[in-house]
Amino acid sequence: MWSAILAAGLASQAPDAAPARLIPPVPPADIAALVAMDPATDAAAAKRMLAENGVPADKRAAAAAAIGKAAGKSAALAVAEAIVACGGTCGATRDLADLLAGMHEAAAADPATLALLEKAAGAPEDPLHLAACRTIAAMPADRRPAAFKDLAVRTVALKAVPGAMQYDVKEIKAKPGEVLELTLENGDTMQHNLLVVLPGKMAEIGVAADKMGETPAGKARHFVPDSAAVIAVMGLVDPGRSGRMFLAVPRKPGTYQYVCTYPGHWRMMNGKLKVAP
Ligand SMILES: [Cu+2]
Repeated sequence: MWSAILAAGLASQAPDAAPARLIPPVPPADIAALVAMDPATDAAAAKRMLAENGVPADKRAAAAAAIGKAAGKSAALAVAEAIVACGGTCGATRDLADLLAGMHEAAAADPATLALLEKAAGAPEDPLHLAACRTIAAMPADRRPAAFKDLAVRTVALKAVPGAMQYDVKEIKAKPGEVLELTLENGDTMQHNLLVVLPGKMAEIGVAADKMGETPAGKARHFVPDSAAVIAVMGLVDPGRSGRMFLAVPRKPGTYQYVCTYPGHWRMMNGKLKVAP
């Protein structure tokens, strides 16, 4: 879904332009050459395939398998360790989390992987936390660590109301630590995004995003301000498309907000994320 944006963004976006954990992934300039390499025979390429943005899922899975085989460990563990290695902040983290969640059967069957996931799922500050929760939640209950029998990912489906500059859902209630999957169906004729921000920070972030609209790099960064007040991001979703993001709900109760930061939208297009036990 990022292809058009990525093509436009490559030239203008420096790798350090914004927090990598928050902006959608941008591939390196040599991505075609990298993807053409064989991860089974080229260890360096395999390592990069796991960490770089824009690597197709099948190639990334092959790289994980090759790294695991060479090191005598499971491919799932190689994926989990790649997330940890970049501190959970590399642009490929989202893809790696998807890959790991898809490997939940192998992860459940491998004690080393399961132990790592269990530790991370219990530690909100762990870079592997969200991916670990998603992966454990994908396992059948009888395969999971005992402490996480009830762990679930709850999907909250939102729509962009055509012509109204509004989300159809204006309030989401969630429990501290809950794992949510937010989806956004964009039936509108313009792009929208969705950022989750700390309590009381919406206007600050909205104003900062409006300013980004005046710069060429703003769109490449999906109008996501570089701020610690932004705690989760779904990048721009094109008209007629859907986007999704996962969120580990903050432990601290309060009224957080979600907001579209496409310039000019934030005052209208927002909602409350009410976190209470
Ligand atoms: Cu919008």
